[in-house]
Amino acid sequence: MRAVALTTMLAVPLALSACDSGADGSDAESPPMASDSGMRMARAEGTVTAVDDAAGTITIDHGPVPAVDWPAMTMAFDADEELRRQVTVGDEIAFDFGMSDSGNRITSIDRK
Ligand SMILES: [Cu+2]
Repeated sequence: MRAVALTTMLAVPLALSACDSGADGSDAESPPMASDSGMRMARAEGTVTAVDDAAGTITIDHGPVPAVDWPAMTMAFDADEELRRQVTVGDEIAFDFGMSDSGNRITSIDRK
């Protein structure tokens, strides 16, 4: 009973921080993939729920990303103007993104 409660308390914040804060607390992990710049790359699928030109982000309700231990969730990704113009709310997409200290940035988008 006690062990189960502890596991639950530990697992939730770890999963959230892994996804929302980029590289925070990830110094002990070995990245599944790394580009020349050291940025961790991953691919995910999801539905666009917002495109924010002022913030420079695309918000995506994305599925689980096993490569980086992310659960399914809705979150904003940095995306440059060229990428933001490719999508609109409701689009189902597959996308590649890089994770770094400065955030999670989409590098390419494929419409499904
Ligand atoms: Cu996420």
